[in-house]
Amino acid sequence: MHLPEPEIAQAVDLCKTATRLLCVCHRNPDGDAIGSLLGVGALLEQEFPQAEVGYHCVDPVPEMFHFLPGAFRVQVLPDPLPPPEGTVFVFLDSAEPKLTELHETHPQLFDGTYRSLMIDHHYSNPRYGTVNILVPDASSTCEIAAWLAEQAGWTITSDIATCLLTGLYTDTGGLLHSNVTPGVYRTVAHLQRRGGRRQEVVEAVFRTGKLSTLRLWGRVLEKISLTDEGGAISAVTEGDFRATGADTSELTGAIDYVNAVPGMRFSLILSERDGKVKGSLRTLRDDVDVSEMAGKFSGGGHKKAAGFALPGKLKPEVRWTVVEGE
Ligand SMILES: [Mn+2]
Repeated sequence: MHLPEPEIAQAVDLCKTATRLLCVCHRNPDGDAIGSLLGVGALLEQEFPQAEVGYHCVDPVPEMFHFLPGAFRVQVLPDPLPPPEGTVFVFLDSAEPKLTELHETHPQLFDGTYRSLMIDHHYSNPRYGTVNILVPDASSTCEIAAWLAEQAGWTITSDIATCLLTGLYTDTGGLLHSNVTPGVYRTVAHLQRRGGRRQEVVEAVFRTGKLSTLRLWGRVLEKISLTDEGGAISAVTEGDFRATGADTSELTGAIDYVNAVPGMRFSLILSERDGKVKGSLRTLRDDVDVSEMAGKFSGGGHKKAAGFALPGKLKPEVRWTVVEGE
C-alpha cells in the first residue's frame, strides 16, 4: 500500500503545530476503532512530544480489548473542550461525524472551528476532516495507520504493532473475509516483524469467550430451524438473555454459525430487546440480496449482511403433524 505523499505531508504539518492532539474513534468501538485509537495515539505521542495526546470515545473500551497497551487511558471528551488554538482532533475509523456521537453535543468539531486529521477506510466517508487520509481499498484503519507510520518515518514499537494488528485481525474476521488482499498479509507480516504480538491478539479476540456468551450461542444454535424457502432461522428471547446472563452485544458473531448450514439461501437471527425484535440477515450466495429482504421490514444494509428492527415481541410457533400408523 502506498498513501498519497501530499496528504502525509499535510498530516505531519498539522500535528507539528499542535499542542494538543485529541484522538477520537467511533461509538460502540470495535477492534479497528480501539486498535487505531491506541496505535495512532501512541505514534503521535512519540513523534510529536510537544503535544499532549488524548484518547477518546463516547463508549467504554470493550473488555476483550483491555489487554491492549493504553486501553485504560481511553476517556470521554473533556468538558468544556480546550480552546481551538493548538488543538487538533484526530478522527479514526469513523465513516461520518455522527458515528463519533459528538455531532450534536460538539458540532464545533465538524464545522471548521477545530482543525482535524481524519483517517478512515469507509467508501462513503464524506472527508469531513481538515486533512483526510481516506483509503477505501484498505482492509482497516489500522492498516492505513501502519503505512502512514512507515511513509512518515515514524517508529512502530512492539506495543504499537500489537494495537494495529488488532484492527487488521478484527476487520478481516481473522484474515477470513473477502477484503483480505495480498497486501493485508504483507501488512500483518510487517507488523509482526516490528514485534507485534499476534498470539496475544488472536487469543484475546478469537479464542476467548465469556461463559454467558457461550451459553447464549448454545441457545441460538440449538434453536436453528430450516424453512421451506431455504432459510436457517434462530431466535433469542428476552428470557434467553436473562437465563444466560448475556447482554445483547454478546450475540455478535453467532449469525456466522447459523449461516454455516450447507445449502441454505440465507440465515436469520431474531432477537428480542426493549420492546423490539431485531433481525440479522446473512447470506453466502451471490444470487440472494438480504438488504432487499431487510428493506421489506424497513431495514437495510449490504447484499450479504443486513438487518432490521420492528416493534413487538417474539411468539414461538410449534407445528405438529400426525403421521398415520406405527
Ligand atoms: Mn474499520
